[in-house]
Amino acid sequence: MNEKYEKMWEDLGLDISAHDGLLKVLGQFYGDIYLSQDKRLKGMEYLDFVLSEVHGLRIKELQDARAAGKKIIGTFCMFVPEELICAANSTAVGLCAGAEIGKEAAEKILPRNTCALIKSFVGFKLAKLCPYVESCDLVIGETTCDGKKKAYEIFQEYVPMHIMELPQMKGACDRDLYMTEVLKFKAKIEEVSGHDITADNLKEAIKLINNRRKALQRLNQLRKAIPTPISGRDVLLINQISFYDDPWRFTAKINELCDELEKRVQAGEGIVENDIPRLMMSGCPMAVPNWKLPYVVESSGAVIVGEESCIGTRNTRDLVDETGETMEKMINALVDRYMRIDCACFTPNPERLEHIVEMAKDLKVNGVIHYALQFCHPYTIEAYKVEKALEQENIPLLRIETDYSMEDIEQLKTRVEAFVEMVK
Ligand code: BJ8
Repeated sequence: MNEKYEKMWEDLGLDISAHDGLLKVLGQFYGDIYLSQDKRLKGMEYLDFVLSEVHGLRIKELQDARAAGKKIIGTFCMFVPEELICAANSTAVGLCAGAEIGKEAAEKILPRNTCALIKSFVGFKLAKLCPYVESCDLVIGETTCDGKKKAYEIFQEYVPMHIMELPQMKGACDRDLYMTEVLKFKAKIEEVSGHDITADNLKEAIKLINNRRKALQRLNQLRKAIPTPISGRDVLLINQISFYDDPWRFTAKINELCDELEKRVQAGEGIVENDIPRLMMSGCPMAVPNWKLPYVVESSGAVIVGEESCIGTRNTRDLVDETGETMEKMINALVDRYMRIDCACFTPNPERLEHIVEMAKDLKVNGVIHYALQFCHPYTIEAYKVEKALEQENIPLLRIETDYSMEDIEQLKTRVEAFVEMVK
C-alpha cells in the first residue's frame, strides 16, 4: 500500500517514515490478534480489507469526496449528532486513537498523567501520523471530561475546531442547553459545508444512521447465542470501523455478515465450546488499534459477548424517532436520543448501572470486566458503583485500569486468567 499512497500522504503533510513505522506495527499486530483466529466468518474479510486500507483507500475516498465539494468533519464523542453532518452533504470521521506511538510528542504539551486516548489523538496530530485529522475541514470537540476539554484548548491551535458545550446532568435545563448547542452545531455545519439542512435531507440522514445502528443491533442480537458465533475481538473491530467507513456500504456489509451469522446460529455452530466463560466488557471506549485487553481475555479461555462502551452498545442501543416530518420535530427527536447517552461524564448516572446489569443478565455472562484507561476519572471512579450494582445480582466483576502500552500485558494476563478460573 505504501508506494501507491505515498504521494497522497505527502500532500496531507504526514511524516512518511514515522507513518510507515506505524503501518508496519499495525499490520503485525493485526496479524497476531485477528488473522490468527479460527472459524472466522467469511464476512470478516470485508473488515480485514477495510482495516488494511484504513490509511489508504478510505483516505483516497475522502480526498475524492472533498474534491467533489463534500466536507469532512472529525469527531471524538458520541454526543455529536452525525445525522446533521450527513444531512449537510458532509462526512463524519472518528478521530479517537488507540495507539501509543505519538505519546512522546503529546507529552511535550500535555501532562504525563493524561488518559491515553487524549494523548494518542494529540500525539497523532503532532507526530503527523493521522491522515484523518489532516483530511478534516472542521473538528468537533465537546465539554465532556476535563482532560478532553482542556486538551482541545491546545488542540485548536493546530486544527479548526468547534466546541459543543455539553451538560453534565439530565434535568430540563440540561436538555435546553443541549438543544441550544445542537442548533449552534447545525448552523456551524451549514456554514462550513455551504449546504442548508432541510427537513428532507435530515429525514434521510436520520434513516441512514439509524440503519447502521440497526445492523449493529442485529449483530449484537445474533452473538447472544450459546455458543456465541463470533469473537468479541471481531465485534469490537466492526464497531471501530463503523466510525470510519462509508455508512451505506458498511450497513450493507454488516447485514450480509449477519445473514452468515444467522446460518451459523441456526446450525448451532459457535467459535468456542458451550462451556467457555462468557464475559462482557464495560467502560471506556477502545479506539483502533486498541485490541490489547480483548486479546488477553480471549486468549485466556474466555469469550467476550458484549461491550458496554461508546465503541459498543452505548453507540447503537438507542435509535432516533423517525416519525417526525418537520425540522422542529426531528431536532427534538435527535436531542431526546442523544440525551439518553449514559456516559460516565454525567452525574448522577444511574442509567448506566441499570444498562450494565440488564445487559449482563440478557447476555447470560459469567462475569464483567470493567475497563478504564488510567487517569480517566469518570470511568475509574464510576467503577465502584458498577461493582456494587453487579454485586447485588451476584455477577462478578474484575476492574482493570491500563493504558496503550504493552508493558503490563503479562500482569493483565495473570489477573484475567485468575478471574476466568474464578467465574468458571
Ligand atoms: S460519550 S465515553 S466518547 S466522552 S477515556 S477522554 S472520558 S479521560 S472518551 Fe467518551 Fe463521549 Fe463519554 Fe463516550 Fe476522558 Fe475518560 Fe479519556 Fe474518555
